[in-house]
Amino acid sequence: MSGPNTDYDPVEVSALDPAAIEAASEDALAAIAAATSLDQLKAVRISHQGERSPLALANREIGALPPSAKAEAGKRVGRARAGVAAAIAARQTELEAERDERILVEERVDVTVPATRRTPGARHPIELVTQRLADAFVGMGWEVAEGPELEAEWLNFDALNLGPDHPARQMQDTFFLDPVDSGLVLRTHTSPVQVRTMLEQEPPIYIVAPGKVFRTDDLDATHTPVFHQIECLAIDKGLTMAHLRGAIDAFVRIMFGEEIRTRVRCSYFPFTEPSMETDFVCFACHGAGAGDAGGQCRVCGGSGWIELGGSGMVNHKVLRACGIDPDVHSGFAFGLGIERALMLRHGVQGMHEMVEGDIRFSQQFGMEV
Ligand code: FA5
Repeated sequence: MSGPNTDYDPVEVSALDPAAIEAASEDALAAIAAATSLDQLKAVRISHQGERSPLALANREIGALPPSAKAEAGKRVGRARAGVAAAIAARQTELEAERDERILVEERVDVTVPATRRTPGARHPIELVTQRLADAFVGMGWEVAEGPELEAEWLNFDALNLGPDHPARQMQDTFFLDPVDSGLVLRTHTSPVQVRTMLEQEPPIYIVAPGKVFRTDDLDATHTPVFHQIECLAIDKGLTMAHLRGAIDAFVRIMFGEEIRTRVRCSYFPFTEPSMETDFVCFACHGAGAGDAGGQCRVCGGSGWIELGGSGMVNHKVLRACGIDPDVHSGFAFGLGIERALMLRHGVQGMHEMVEGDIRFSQQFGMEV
């Protein structure tokens, strides 16, 4: 192509020669047809339709022609440019359709494939009840204490006045660790946390110790070999049974409301003297003691009551073993089964539901119980 032909020299406007226009048009149409992607078509558009393309340059030269030649040259160039523009638009439409079809295949989503989304979990009600119990005591100014699940036999038994030959040692069926003389057991109750705390802290002591405990019990409606207890211990000057009864009453009210029927009865624990047991009315027979098909209630064994926990004034021997002078300080303790508390609070019909790990069981309780 030449530059602007201001003196109308016909030699200089050779680019407007019909054959040259035709050749430029054919080149462009061939390149458009050969473009197999939108990117390639974009490059073709720049070289055959852009400002520096042969047809654009030819168009610019029309102004340099003598007036008599302008109209015909204008028509010729205009037709060629319109043909190229139409071919580009048509190819663009084709290539876009091809692209859309390809994307539909490549990014196909099978909405019938089963979802892999996981349903959200739920905290186990044992955990929720434990926290609520501990919170109730923390609210009254007590502290939370912890101890290990693998416990020294001495702390689990001896320090609690359960010597090696004490008959009460058999009351709690124990998982011993190999070798037998290792002196270690899976703790049978949370009471060793009492001893650990008294050995570490000076009175006054007000602690609550929730945790997992283990016994060689068979799984039935009211027993499981792995269960949870919450232990409460208060050591101070002048504590009496009245304080113990008041603490249990407060605990039961916070936990179960005013309606619940409980009773206390005399009992025996080597580490408390005197000792008592708190029972709640059986949720299955409502205290009648009778089963559905006549005979004894299978849940409470016919007594009409289910044991919630033990309690008592801390035995002087235990205080002394922990370096506390019983002439100066006295104390009370109680230990409750959390699974039993859950049964009482929510009418859970037996231990099986609590240990099976079915998420639907936990979900019923939501985030607060
Ligand atoms: C004790 O474990 C004493 N340490 C409690 C105690 C603490 C007494 C402080 C005095 C002072 P007991 O063996 O009774 O006591 O167990 C306490 C509670 O644990 C029972 O009342 C019951 O609610 C629960 N429990 C006992 N065995 C099981 C079991 N196998 N499954 C579920 N809960 C159980």
